[in-house]
Amino acid sequence: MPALRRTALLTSVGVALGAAVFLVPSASADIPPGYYDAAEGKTGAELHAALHEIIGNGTHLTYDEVWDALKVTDEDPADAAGVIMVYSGASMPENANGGDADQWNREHTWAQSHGDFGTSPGPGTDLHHLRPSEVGVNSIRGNLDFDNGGSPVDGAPDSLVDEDSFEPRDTVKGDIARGILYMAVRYDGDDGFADLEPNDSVGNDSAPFMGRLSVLLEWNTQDPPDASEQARNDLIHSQYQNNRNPFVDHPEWADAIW
Ligand SMILES: [Ca+2]
Ligand SMILES: [Ca+2]
Repeated sequence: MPALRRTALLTSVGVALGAAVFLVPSASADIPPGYYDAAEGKTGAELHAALHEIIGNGTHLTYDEVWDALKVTDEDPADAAGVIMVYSGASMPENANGGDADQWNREHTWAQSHGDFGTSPGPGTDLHHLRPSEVGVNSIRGNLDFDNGGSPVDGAPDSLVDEDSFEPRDTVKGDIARGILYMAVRYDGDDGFADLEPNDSVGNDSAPFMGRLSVLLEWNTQDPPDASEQARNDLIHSQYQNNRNPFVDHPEWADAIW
């Protein structure tokens, strides 16, 4: 299991160089032995169904609890009192959270209108797809689908936007794609929320779909999981939700399903 070996190696390197270097959480769970046993060897709809069973029993936070969680999961590695904005990469003070123009808020990378799940405990509070974003940048992204192309975003010039889609900066493209694919497997319509699924369209508006699937799969390959994304997954699993994003642990499962 390469993900296990990689995390173990980075942890030992981090310890050798001083624990603060990589900020590996001391309670890092890694992948519990046997966690993915029921998924091994499966592909397509069978793999989707097996992963849904494995990750479907997680804990849901309240929308208020998401504030404090994001201050930990998206902490600035250079400043423990800062958080990293997903689309700009900027660091903002963690306590500057709120709804004003100079604050950051809780960006649903799977836009909450796509399936109309709101902010009650469930998909609207699921940390695997929630990220900090400047209020203005969050507003520009709105509920657009993801795709390549557009003009630099005001306040996040490494991300692009046009009339029907949004392209995040390169270093988070894979992270966002894997978060979207997690949502599709986690939410299958058996818990009172819509069955979320990716499709190859833009302009999905309020349908429970998110595009563009072919581009998300490209981003998953172009920007593979790194140590910080793995640590974020460990943290959400061990400290907040008791479930993992399987596509961070096994990015190859995205192409195996879709
Ligand atoms: Ca990345
Ligand atoms: Ca689904």
